Amino acid sequence: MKKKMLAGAALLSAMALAFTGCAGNTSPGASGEPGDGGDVIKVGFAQTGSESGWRSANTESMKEAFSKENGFDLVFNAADNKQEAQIAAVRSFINQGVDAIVIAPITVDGWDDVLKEAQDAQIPVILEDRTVSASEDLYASWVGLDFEQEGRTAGEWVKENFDGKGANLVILEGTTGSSAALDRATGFGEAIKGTDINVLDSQTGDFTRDGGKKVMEGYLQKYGKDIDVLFAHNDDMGLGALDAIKAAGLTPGKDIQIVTIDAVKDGMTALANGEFNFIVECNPLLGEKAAELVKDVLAGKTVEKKTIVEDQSFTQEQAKEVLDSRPY
Ligand code: GYE
Repeated sequence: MKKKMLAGAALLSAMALAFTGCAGNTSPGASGEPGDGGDVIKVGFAQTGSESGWRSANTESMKEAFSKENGFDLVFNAADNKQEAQIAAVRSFINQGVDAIVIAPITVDGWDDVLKEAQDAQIPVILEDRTVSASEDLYASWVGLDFEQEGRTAGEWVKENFDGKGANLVILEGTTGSSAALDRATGFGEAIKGTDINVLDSQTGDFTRDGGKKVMEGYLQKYGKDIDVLFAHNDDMGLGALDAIKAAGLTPGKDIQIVTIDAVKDGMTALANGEFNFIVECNPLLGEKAAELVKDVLAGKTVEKKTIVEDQSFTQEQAKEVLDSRPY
């Protein structure tokens, strides 16, 4: 089992071996039986849940990269956007004696204890997608996106199109306390600072279509036709808001202009159709890099602490051009 190779700290290696021995009896692929691949890497992946199109594409990318063919035995858990459930999943991976743990952390805070537990058990942790506030020493590496830059790009578009017009803006925020929502809000806020754009309201829609629809219904009841522009932290909330806007007798993309983040298929379709006005991409295809990091860390190689994947952005015209060739 890989953990034997991993046990870097000589002092702890005896403990680690005892622990590994225990776990080895129950974990498939680690029993050493012929045919089960003694070299198979057992990875526990704690996914946030299945809140959005981005998340589905990310899960697919991870499952593809951590496949049997690639030498992995993947234990997958989706936490339904609940931090306690996600932490419990990580604890269960530790108890199962997996070789490595990958986490897409729902919230930025609250990870210190369980990351310390993984470290004590000598199980390396790779983060993907969102970041945590815990010390960098508690995880091996992170691969994700520059959420602050995504927010800034969205804000710059709003500034370019609405500054000087006294425009009214509403915001649909992502999951409260997630690095994706926090950093996008920071970048966006910075970009529109000093403009005459008036932020009427900003509430969470939890990155879901339902959430986006409900919050937008509330905004429309409260502010009605005063709303000129909507910034949604992801496509799905923007897509939910489309229903609310149409039900209120308004035309999305015209009466209310919409800027979102992600650029998943449904979002790009809405952009190409003229219902959205601008999308900042957030690339969900992080599986290959995450799998490479796991293999390198287990092989004792030095890896980058941070890997940032680049994003683009799309206007309606650009969306029409690329729609058919988008992989997700
Ligand atoms: O933008 C959203 C998803 O953390 C980047 O989470 C991710 C975000 C993504 O639910 O659609």
